[in-house]
Amino acid sequence: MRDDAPAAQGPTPAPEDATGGGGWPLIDGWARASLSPSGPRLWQTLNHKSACLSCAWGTGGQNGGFRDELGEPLQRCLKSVEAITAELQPAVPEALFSGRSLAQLQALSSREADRLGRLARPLILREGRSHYEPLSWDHVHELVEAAFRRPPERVASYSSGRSSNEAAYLLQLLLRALGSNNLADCSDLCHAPSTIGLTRAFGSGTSMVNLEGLQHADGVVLVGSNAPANHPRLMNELIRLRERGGTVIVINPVLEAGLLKFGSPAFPIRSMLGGGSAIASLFLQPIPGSDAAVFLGLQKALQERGAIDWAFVKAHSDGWQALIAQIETTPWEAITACCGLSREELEHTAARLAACRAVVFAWAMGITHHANGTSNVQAIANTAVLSGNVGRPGAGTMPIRGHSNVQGFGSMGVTVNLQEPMRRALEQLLGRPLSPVPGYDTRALIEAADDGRVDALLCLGGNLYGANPDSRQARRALGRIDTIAYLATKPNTGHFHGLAARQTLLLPVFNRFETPHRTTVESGNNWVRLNEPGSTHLAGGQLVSEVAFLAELAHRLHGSDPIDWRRLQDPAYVRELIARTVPGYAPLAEIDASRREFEVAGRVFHEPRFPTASGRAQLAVTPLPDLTLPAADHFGGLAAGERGLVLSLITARSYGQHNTVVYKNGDPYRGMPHRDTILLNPEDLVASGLRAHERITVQGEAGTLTGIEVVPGSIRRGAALMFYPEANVLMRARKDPESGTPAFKRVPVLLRAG
Ligand SMILES: Nc1nc2c(c(=O)[nH]1)N[C@H]1C(S)=C(S)[C@@H](COP(=O)(O)OP(=O)(O)OC[C@H]3O[C@@H](n4cnc5c(=O)[nH]c(N)nc54)[C@H](O)[C@@H]3O)O[C@H]1N2
Ligand SMILES: Nc1nc2c(c(=O)[nH]1)N[C@H]1C(S)=C(S)[C@@H](COP(=O)(O)OP(=O)(O)OC[C@H]3O[C@@H](n4cnc5c(=O)[nH]c(N)nc54)[C@H](O)[C@@H]3O)O[C@H]1N2
Ligand code: SF4
Ligand SMILES: [Mo]
Repeated sequence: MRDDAPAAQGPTPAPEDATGGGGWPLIDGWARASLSPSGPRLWQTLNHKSACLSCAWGTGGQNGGFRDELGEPLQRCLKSVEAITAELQPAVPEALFSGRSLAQLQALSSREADRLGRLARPLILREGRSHYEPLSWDHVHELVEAAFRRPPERVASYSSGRSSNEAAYLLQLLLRALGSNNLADCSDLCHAPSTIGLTRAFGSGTSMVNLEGLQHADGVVLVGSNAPANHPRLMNELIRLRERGGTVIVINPVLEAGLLKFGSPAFPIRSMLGGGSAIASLFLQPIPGSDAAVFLGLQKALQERGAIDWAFVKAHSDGWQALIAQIETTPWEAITACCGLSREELEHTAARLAACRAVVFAWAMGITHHANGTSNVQAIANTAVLSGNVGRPGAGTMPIRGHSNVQGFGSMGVTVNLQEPMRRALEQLLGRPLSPVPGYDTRALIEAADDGRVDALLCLGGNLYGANPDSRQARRALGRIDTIAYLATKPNTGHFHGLAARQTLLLPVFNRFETPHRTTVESGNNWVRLNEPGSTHLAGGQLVSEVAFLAELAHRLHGSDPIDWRRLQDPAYVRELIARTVPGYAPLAEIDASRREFEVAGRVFHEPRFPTASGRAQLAVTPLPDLTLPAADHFGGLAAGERGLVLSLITARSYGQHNTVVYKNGDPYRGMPHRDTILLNPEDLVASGLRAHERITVQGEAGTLTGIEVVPGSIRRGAALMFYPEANVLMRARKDPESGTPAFKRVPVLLRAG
């Protein structure tokens, strides 16, 4: 444990970054981006009234590119610049696809694929051909329509949360009207455990805290999140909280540099001269996958020190009796053995927690990417309720969402777990019951495709191939689908490896700031933003808006039954339907006239009354996970005298990537100079005989990577960290049975020298 870590340093700080995350490199990054050839267009885009493309913290929209929902200035980060700059690339040269064979395209890294440029005209790869070829939009529409005229359970979609609410709504309406619920979404690989766990606990699956609430907190527990890289503007809130005397408790097996100290451009003087602001008051480094045990330990410590808010718990929750029984009957030894933290550490943390007036519990993938991800979320919810930190200003549970509109996709009904009120509203709109056949989530889609049960797949963004575990299986499964249509802004590895059996279509779309009509998105804190129409720099390109494409396909498949699908070319009409059928979205009907952005109703709880059957929070027992690792024999064993060991591998993002899209190869904050690296605890090196910077083999249950450089760093013993998506070849898809989300943060691997 680190307590009020004094100017602590990251694993192997790079020369330009000796003081934690952010700081001078960020300011330098802004300067470089501004001076590049696309600089003027970049600034024009930053000032455009549209939401940031990158993460779901959300910035921009009607308040202008640099403001948050409270109108506060200077709220864009370098990640936003990174995302925009990639979108401002020139078009992929026309001759590229006729000149490069599939085999050559498949040899590209993620970064190289992205650097090809923007997709500007429709392409098709036909069975048996070696090259992608151009085709007309008329042809595209005919082929996709024909492909989707199949039995409803044999067609599906996958989506990634960068598109608009309007496109998301159309996508699900189109599929549900066909009779299919196969609406796989990237959230299945991401925050599905949060949605499910929070819905169980509070009847609502999103953050119950808004930005204003966060600014009233005096404690934040930040679990399994590398916010300095992935939600940089959240760091400003943590800095401010520390300044007003608040406490930040970080729980993470990796001592992330930017969580100890962070230099934010919002506080420029301090970040350049003072080396950044302190973030973590307390830093706990548990065993990966043990957070349910960490939170049970905190609950036990709260109970033992008489810090449970009994009046609150009894008045506002159900199920506390069984939870208290679990807390009392689980011995300390079981908890500490599971999580690897001492009783004293947990007691000390509980005391700090109890001393706070209002605590926000925030988390990301370190919590959800586990075989017990939903249980992890429920353990956090239990702790929040027992300590009286829900349903009042400044307190509550706050999942930190991923893609900039991933939460909007869920609200729009792009989910296999459609909530009852929306189901009823859609049935009324369509004038018939929705299919009762359960839909495929992302993993179920891959498995069904692998079994030959899927004929047509529409991908609204994303990289289904690259995002899934077990890359070999993903490739094989997609290869058994007859037709795949990828709607995308830029090429990615999925377009070259995730190929369908008969035809793969690659269809160029406008991004958010180019779309020629208004669209909306929803942030992770339930704020609905309005994006004004824009234009593209891709003169002569044949890009379409996602809404236009989906409305055309729907019209071709459904005619005007039972709604006038062609009218849905008009996004204002789509918004009208959304306002009628999506709970909390009524103000969307007026937004074209009012331009007023809004908070989705019924999500942020200022009172401890929840939309559950009883109106009370639902506490539940969260079992301690079994974290036993297989023996080396499981992977074929180590020969006598061979150096190596079995570890649990975290697969995570570097500081220079957005999901499967790699922008920069190195990660100076963790001291990992390139992608083929593995972060290990120095004591594990001593115990296994492996040496710093030697190249080793990493063997997982599904595949092997060779030539991986060992980097010693501040990671919990017994754990290792590698970058996704490259590491996805290693793992089988062990998943959380409640949510179907893969255990990306606890992958058993054998490391061996050579
Ligand atoms: N720049 C940038 N921004 C992004 C993204 C991006 O790729 N790049 N991706 C977006 C998306 S879709 C998402 S979902 C988010 C992802 O945001 P994060 O969840 O912050 O991303 P990860 O890199 O997966 O890292 C998760 C963190 O969890 C920690 N961790 C791993 N295992 C455990 C564990 O068992 N317990 C605990 N307590 N911690 C653990 C890791 O050490 C790491 O610090 O970011 C979004 N924003
Ligand atoms: N091992 C491992 N695997 C993981 C994770 C992990 O931590 N470890 N994280 C998981 C998580 S949290 C997630 S969310 C998934 C991410 O999975 P996805 O969302 O499927 O993948 P992305 O890499 O974000 O998709 C990027 C592509 O989206 C397209 N795109 C960008 N903007 C737009 C747009 O406006 N419209 C359209 N139509 N297309 C657009 C571009 O072609 C770009 O190449 O990966 C998951 N996989
Ligand atoms: S914190 Fe997220 S939403 Fe805000 S500017 Fe940065 S990437 Fe964009
Ligand atoms: Mo995500």
